[in-house]
Amino acid sequence: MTQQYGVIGLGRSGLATVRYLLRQGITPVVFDTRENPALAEQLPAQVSLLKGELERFEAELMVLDTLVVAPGLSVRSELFARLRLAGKAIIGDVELFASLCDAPVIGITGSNGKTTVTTLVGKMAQAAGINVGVGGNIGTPVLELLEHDAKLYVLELSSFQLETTDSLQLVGATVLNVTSDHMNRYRDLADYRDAKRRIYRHCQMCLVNADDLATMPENANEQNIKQFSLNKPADYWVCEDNGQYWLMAGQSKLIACSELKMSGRHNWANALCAIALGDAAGIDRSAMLEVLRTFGGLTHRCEFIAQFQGIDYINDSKATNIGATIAALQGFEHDAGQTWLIAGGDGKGADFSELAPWLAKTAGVAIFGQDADKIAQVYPLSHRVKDLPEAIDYLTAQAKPGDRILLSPACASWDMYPGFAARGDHFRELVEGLCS
Ligand code: UMA
Ligand code: ADP
Repeated sequence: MTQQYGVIGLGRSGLATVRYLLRQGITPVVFDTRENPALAEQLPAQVSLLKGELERFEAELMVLDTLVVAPGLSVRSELFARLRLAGKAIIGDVELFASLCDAPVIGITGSNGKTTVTTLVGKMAQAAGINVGVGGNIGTPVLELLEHDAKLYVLELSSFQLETTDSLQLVGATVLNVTSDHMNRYRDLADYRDAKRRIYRHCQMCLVNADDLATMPENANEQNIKQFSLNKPADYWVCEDNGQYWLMAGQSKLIACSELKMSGRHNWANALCAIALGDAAGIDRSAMLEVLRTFGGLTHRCEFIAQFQGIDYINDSKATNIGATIAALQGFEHDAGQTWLIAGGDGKGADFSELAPWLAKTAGVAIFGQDADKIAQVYPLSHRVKDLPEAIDYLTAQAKPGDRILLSPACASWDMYPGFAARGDHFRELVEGLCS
């Protein structure tokens, strides 16, 4: 008998799942907890959509065999426990992809740097002439990638996606780093780390961060581990030689860090990871190094916007957790001039105390948004403003030529913007307004 499918959550990945199933001749039932999911109008007419709290639809869910659940929904509720007990397969779109894909796949997770590393590896494969599919949390749902019959897939995988993925075989995988994020969905940091470490389950080469023990697989004695480090010799590491820094593979110099177009030490780590993962997939080294010479980084990640009255304005709106903001502040630590920080937004349940020593090193901090008070609690010298325009005006009035004003909020933007990109675009517009 044909399996009966439910698709739970009609976002981008849910819609891609529906389309994939329809192509296989399977008509799923779709569920969404929202009254008006934006993509409902794109749902083909023959597919039923049940809207509202999932608990209301337990009977409808119980008659199905496989439930493909969107990453934005937690599968830890009592309802899902009952469905599991009743023998339902509860998976995500990545698990479905895993059962269909026969080309090599590289997987990338971590609290920060996923999109940068995923983009780098994708560009490296392209530069080497490989037909590559790049997707996952970065934006393109994985099931859409299968339409292009790629010879290599590079997937950015969130902890949410990994929770519902069991059998994904990876030619190379990494947990880049683990710092507090999504604490409104996980019990604690260990719980969040464990979701990320699921990426190593069926992996030929596990790439771990030797500077961050939380990135190690549970069984750290495995033969298939390679390590990267910014601080010590490793399989992939950074070496200082006569005042010049080099990316290294074992004892071989790959490229001088000064040749990298991306700036910041955290991007040295990202570059090392991209090379290590590329090596695991057999991507040509010279093609990889050429990408490092030419790719300047993504927008909204420590992006230089403009200089006004001698002050640099930097957009790091994608810093939606503490680790990313610390990386940005660390990156500017030894540069001339002082850093003035704009932070705040939706903290996703984070404890900001780890950020406080870094805030104390800045020249000043302007905070706004839903969780501004939580930042003020750990750093009382923060100055509360109502919004981004006021933050820019307040800090511009105090900064001196040679200084920088950095938007690196350590928070998601959902409380005031549709997403981090809208927040970064607003920053850019305001700065361009100053300059005009
Ligand atoms: N939602 C409901 N009810 C539902 C279904 C969804 O309220 O029934 C809400 C979710 O809580 C969330 C939003 O709707 O706020 C979208 O959720 P979704 O799971 O339907 O998301 P998609 O549109 O399918 O996008 C997902 C990823 N989104 C999430 O994990 C929340 C996208 O990552 C990813 O690009 C896309 O699949 C393609 O693979 C986005 C993201 O924010 C960028 N990821 C988080 C992050 O990077 O921090 C993990
Ligand atoms: P992700 O997809 O994991 O959110 P991004 O590449 O989009 O990662 O970068 C998100 C934020 O993290 C940006 O503020 C960026 O400057 C910062 N960042 C990027 N790489 C790293 C890294 N290796 N360690 C710490 N922070 C990083």
